[in-house]
Amino acid sequence: MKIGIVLYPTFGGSGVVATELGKALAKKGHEIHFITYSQPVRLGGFTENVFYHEVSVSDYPLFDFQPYETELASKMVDVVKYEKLDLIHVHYAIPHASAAFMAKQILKTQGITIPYVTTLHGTDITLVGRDPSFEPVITFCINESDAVTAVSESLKKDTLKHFNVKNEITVVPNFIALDKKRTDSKINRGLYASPDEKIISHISNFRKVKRVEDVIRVFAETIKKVPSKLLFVGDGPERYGCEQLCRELSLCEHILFLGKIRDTSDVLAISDAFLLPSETESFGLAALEAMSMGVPVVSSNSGGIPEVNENGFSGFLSDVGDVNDMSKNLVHILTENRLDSFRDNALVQAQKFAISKVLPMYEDIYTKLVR
Ligand code: GMT
Repeated sequence: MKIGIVLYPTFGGSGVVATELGKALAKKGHEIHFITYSQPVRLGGFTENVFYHEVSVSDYPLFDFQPYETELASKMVDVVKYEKLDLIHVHYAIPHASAAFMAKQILKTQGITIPYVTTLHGTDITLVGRDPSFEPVITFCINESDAVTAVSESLKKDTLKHFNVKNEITVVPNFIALDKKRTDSKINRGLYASPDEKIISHISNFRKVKRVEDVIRVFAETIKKVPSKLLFVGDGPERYGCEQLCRELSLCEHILFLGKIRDTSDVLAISDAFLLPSETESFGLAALEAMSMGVPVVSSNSGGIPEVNENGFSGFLSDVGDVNDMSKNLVHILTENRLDSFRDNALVQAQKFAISKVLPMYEDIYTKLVR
């Protein structure tokens, strides 16, 4: 099949999922055309069957706001027409689903029929999408999509609760390639922690919804009982406040801010536990990535996280904001020789989301539409 994938090219989970999906489909012989405004961070170098089409955004002085959606729709028309695509798969509803709808209508006037699949990722529904100014467009585009998927049961429920959706929503969970092992890492763990110290990590875009300050508060309690270091990966609006908090709590020498890193597997490979205290999380891809490297997860129990992290098995779940419970769970995992069995369980849990199990679910949807 020839498939157009529309995505955000940045570090966000939806872009990572879309890129990894495209790469895996290309490996299976499908022809993949990525359409977005800059090269997706996880795309890497030259890959067989993969093409990248950049949407150039006009900077004409009349525009206070650049008409990205219009330029994206035009690019989709162009790519569908000249690359002879069979279908388009858009990741994240805003504005990709509405641009796909527009492209579909334009192509119809030229005698070309192109189905589009919309995958809902989370904040397009639970945060941004719920803004009343977006609601009519989102509801319309979801209902007009030829197929709609959500990355968790929780996100499907949220979508049906907040939008008047008549279309069927299929849950296709996020997935993991399982092609990296912690033993493959070339990172010298000794540079970050002494042999008697554990390494705890957190990876996110440092938005409010991630509750990154909770990570520091959990760590502040944990370090009283378990000698440890905290590694932060990523960057975003809350980072400044977090650095302040580290200073206030006199924890600077135990906490490292590594910034944005393209491939986080090396950091996970030297981690002993992963913290994800988010306010809400439709899935929690970062937790799955951690588990796939044998890192148990201490997280909140919000949104789709309980579908990913099994309480008492691959890690633990606590109520949002309950830093004492999170710290208690972290100490439990890291002490009395329990870590190895939690590591094994984390890996077993990650295998439930192996790409080999999830890819056929998307291919099934595509085949039905193209037929
Ligand atoms: O977490 C973010 O802020 C980024 C966001 C995105 O759109 O990239 O992530 C969402 O999609 C990911 C991939 O499906 C999910 O794993 C994340 O849980 C989800 N984020 C939220 O729901 C807050």
